[in-house]
Amino acid sequence: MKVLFYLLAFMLAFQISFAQHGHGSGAMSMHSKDKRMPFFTDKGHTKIYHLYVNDTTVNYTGKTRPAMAINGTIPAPTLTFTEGDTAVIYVHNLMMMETSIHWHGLILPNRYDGVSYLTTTPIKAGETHLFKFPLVQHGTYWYHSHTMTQEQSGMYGAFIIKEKQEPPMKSYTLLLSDWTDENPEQTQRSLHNATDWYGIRKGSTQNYLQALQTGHLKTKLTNEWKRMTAMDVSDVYYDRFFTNGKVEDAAPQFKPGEKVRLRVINGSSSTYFWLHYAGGKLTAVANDGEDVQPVSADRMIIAVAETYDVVVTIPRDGSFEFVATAEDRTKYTSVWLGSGQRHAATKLPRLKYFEGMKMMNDMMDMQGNMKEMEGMEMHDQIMDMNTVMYPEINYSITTLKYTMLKAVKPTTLPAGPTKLLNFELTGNMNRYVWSINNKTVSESDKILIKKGENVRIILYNNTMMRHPMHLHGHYFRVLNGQGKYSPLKNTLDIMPMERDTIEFRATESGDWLFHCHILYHMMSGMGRVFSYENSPPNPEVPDPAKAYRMVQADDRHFYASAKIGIESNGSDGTAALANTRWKFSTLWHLGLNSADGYESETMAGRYFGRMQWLYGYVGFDVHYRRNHEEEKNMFGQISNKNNRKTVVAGIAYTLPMLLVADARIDGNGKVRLQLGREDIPLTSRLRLNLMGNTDKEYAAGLRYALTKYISASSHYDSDMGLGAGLTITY
Ligand SMILES: [Cu+2]
Repeated sequence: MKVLFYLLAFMLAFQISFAQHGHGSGAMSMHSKDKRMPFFTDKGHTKIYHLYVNDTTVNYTGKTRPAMAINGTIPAPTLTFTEGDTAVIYVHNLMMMETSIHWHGLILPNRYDGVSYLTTTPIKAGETHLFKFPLVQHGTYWYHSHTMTQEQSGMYGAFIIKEKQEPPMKSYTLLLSDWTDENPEQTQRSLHNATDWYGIRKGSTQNYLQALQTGHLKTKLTNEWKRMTAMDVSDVYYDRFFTNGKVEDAAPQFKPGEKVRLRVINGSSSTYFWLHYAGGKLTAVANDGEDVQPVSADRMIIAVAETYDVVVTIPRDGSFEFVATAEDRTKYTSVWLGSGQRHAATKLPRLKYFEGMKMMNDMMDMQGNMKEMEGMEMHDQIMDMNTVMYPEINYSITTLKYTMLKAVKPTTLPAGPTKLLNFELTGNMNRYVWSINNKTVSESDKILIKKGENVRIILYNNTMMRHPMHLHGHYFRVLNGQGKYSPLKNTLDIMPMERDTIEFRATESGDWLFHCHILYHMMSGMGRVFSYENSPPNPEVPDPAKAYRMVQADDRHFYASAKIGIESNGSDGTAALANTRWKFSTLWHLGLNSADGYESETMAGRYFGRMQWLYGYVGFDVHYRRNHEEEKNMFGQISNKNNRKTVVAGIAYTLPMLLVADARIDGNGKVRLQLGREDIPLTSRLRLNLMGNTDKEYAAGLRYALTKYISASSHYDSDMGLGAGLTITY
């Protein structure tokens, strides 16, 4: 019987994991019999491309993993045009699931923007979709899937539009990206369940042992007192970072003395990169496809989804390393420019997390708000608070900032009525909720705008993370202090505590998405839709209300989680389904000896407030113990407090030190108060759990993470005694 139970528990856990892995794995065959159209046909000013999207497998780390490729390659092939051309692009979906392609940074008719349901019909399995639009700009752009997490699986490529009179300088495209061997749908689920596995892989758990050893115990305690878990500059652990699909790319064709225009595209799903070059300074000449007045720096950061055109010089004989270091500094990717003897760039040292933590402690109040500092100007990357974490801080290096970017010609908007919007970027890391004004896309209506008005947005970042905010189909001016030469962009990096102002002229029609371009933040609902009043109907969207519900479904998704202890004295566990505000969960204690009985609680509840420290729930509780002595009351009835079935209602509140206080009342009017703390990080992999309540139940346990899903564990509790075994964390 017991064996059967454990077997069932295991099967359930793996069944769930298997179901989530199945992103159309049945479609892995290569469709080799398809008659394929040629990739590229040049018909004068009309350029025709055929793109075939298919499942594939890759092996970047020694393990074969599923991925998605376009025309068999990751990244997807580069599409090249000249300003004034008409782009004709057929996207053939050979997968078993729907897909989409968004042309990032392009000014085009609404129906070709490629946001599934919102602007463009999703490309169903086996279907072909035609995109046809004139190219009214030049510069460095890219394209990617706008469906689920397909971008992370490999669906991104460069989109280059040359000038009609292209300057003679040689150019080279660097498409940067991040890769995880994990199924990205699993990555997304894990983030919602506050896994610290990525922190373990990155060496950024900021555990108590480390705090003690390095003299940062007070910092760690203050941090937890303010209810913060370990801090990091990025959420996901990546196995590889790539330049054009390679950890190390090479461009030996460049000669000593030559200047090269590097077209750098950050096609990552959630990684910012630091850029620097062994051959000297970087001179930015364009950003997000728009030309800027040349400006030089020793290094620069490129946000997710941004593009920068950077001119570098091959200083002399040899091959010079151009490095892109992931912002979390776990790894880097590079390209070697020129041929001959290699000149490596200095590598960026690891981040000093406790210094960052100390800074965050000062910046954050007890309510989880970032304090605005009196007299401290924080906008447009003028001041990088993360500098405290950079060991290289003492070198005299100049870093490119948005305040240094200047448009090549005036960008002042024509006079007109101005619509002013205030967007506070909000979220909490514990439950991975990301929103604007504490509302996700599904919790908000479209924002109506009128053709001919100016839209001005004041953004304030009240979170601990940077967000690359991207506007579809428009360029906004960044009011960065450059007056009429304020630069035009489509993606704005906004650092914690910054207040940035952007504005754009409403010149289009239809619906356009504005969202954080960190894939997992976008999928959590960090965005808004701008909708032009009185737009002509979009033939791709016959029922806009129904279509908007499909867009909103993304952030209503429920994610499964479980923690199942299988120890020598029985099984303890929880399993839950949760989304942005709601959680359904069940909890059980099951003794190994049938004499020990069992207990289970099943609850449904909602989280309240921006930081979601308050959780209210209702449910029922079943408690059974067989060999407990029975006693008769004065009426001769059997009363056994340990045999109960009752409804319960309660609230749980996260206190300083991340202690959860839980007060509940059951159907018999009995009140229980409980205090607990899960997953205190003692060392990188060792976690301590503590719990006690007014029913005189108490428990203490240790868990050592062996893999993402399996830990060795031991615990003592007042019901079941001492046990040791394994804990499955899903
Ligand atoms: Cu974000």
